[in-house]
Amino acid sequence: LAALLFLGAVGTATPAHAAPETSLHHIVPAPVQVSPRPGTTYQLGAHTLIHTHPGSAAARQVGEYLAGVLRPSTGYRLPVVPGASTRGITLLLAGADPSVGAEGYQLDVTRSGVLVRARTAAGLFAGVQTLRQLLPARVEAKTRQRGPFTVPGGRVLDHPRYAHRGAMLDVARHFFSVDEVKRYVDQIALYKINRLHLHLTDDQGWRLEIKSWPRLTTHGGSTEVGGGPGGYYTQEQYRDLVAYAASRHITVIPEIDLPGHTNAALSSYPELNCDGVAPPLYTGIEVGFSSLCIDKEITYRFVEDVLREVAALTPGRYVHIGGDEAHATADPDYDRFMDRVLPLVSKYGKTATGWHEFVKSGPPVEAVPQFWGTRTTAPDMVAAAARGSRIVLSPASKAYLDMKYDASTPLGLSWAGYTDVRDAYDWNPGAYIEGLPAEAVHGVEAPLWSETLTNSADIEFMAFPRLPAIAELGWSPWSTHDWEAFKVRLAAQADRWRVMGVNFHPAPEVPWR
Ligand code: TNX
Repeated sequence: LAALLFLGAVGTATPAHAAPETSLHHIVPAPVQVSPRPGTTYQLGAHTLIHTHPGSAAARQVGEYLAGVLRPSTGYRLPVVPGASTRGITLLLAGADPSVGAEGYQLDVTRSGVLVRARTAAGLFAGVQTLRQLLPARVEAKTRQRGPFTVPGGRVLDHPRYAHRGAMLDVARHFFSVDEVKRYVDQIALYKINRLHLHLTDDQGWRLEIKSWPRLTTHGGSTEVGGGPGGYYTQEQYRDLVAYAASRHITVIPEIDLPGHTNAALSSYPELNCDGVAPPLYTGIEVGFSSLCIDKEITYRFVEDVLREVAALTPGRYVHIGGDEAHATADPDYDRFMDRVLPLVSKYGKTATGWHEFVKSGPPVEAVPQFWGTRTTAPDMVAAAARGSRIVLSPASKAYLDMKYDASTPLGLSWAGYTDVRDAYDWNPGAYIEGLPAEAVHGVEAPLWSETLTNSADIEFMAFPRLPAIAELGWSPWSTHDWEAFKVRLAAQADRWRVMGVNFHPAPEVPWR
């Protein structure tokens, strides 16, 4: 093992190997530090082993994940074995530069092997995503491909700028199946996203089974925007989805949107309405017309039952309680509601996160506001930060993946303007909101609302290539920020998307090759 720590010194020129098809300069998100070893390449072979840190089940799982990506396309057996070797691929929980922290990694590619070192399995997983991008795009194929499978030699030292690098998917306006969500999970994992925020409830549908209030899904989940059949996740399906995301080192943040955006719940249970009358299900795209009944005790029994069940299904720290666009709830009512609901989140062991409006009710400092405004002035965010809160940035005009790219985009909305790839990329989360200290930024998140989206092809068209842009803002140091370089790296990613069948938007400002 000690010898491995000096592996960096071993690289030799290898004219016998085929030239690599990828470049260390095309990794997205851009790593902290990249040192190519020109002329050196590593080539995957039929007898390559994947060695993983002895005694670590988590490292072994990362090894199995990597083997799972590479076996169908290479046709190699790629056994995952405990140990470490200067030959083949090694995933080690030791010897990494301390600067890699909890989620970073160090990657060394020499003629004889690939060594990924990290302090955690999450770090190894991030290193494996970089390794994927260094292999030819056709390794992503589900069928046998021609070799050689060559990796350019060099060293990468890498760690994230922010702890929270999120993607949000709205499964309420249009329902997406477990398989559709898993597909998105796999796509965002490639860009080192570590949080999947699921917008599980809205006026048009309630998508998570709640055992104590079954009509939320049997009735409230039975339609969607446009009147389609909708759908919902059973608790078992949801647990499976959460576990699948966890296997990609992605933590699910479930959102139950309260007290507005609740027509599906109000339609399911007449007793939740102030007048005791259930409204019809809603299949339009207006917002801000529904509210739970703030003065009824049953409202709080309902919310507590829901939060208890959701918390029990949630291994992650955060539960998102919405709080946005509560135009049908008067301000004092909103405060009274939040004053009762926020403590319920902690009662069941979770930390609240919510759309930025919820700061007006004075949430506890550990609660995380998610800023979705369109302006760079936000005194309420600055005040929250002064009280000690950390903020997730999802400015609608930059990070909303459901905004049209331009006037000709067939899908999406445009209330926050058009957002081309450069708009999505060219802003600094650390200096975006006037007067907000850089340290108050917990991370960035790219929401994808689904009023106009009905399937994976639609999701992909809006998310690619803008999701990788937001992912880079969340991961890469600001010193690497450069639109001219980014657009070239982004263009190189498209080879992979074509093989993976990702229906990306070929935005004109990117030099696709
Ligand atoms: C605003 S952003 C909303 C959503 C819509 C979205 C469409 C936010 C917290 N609320 O209800 O789906 O705009 O872009």
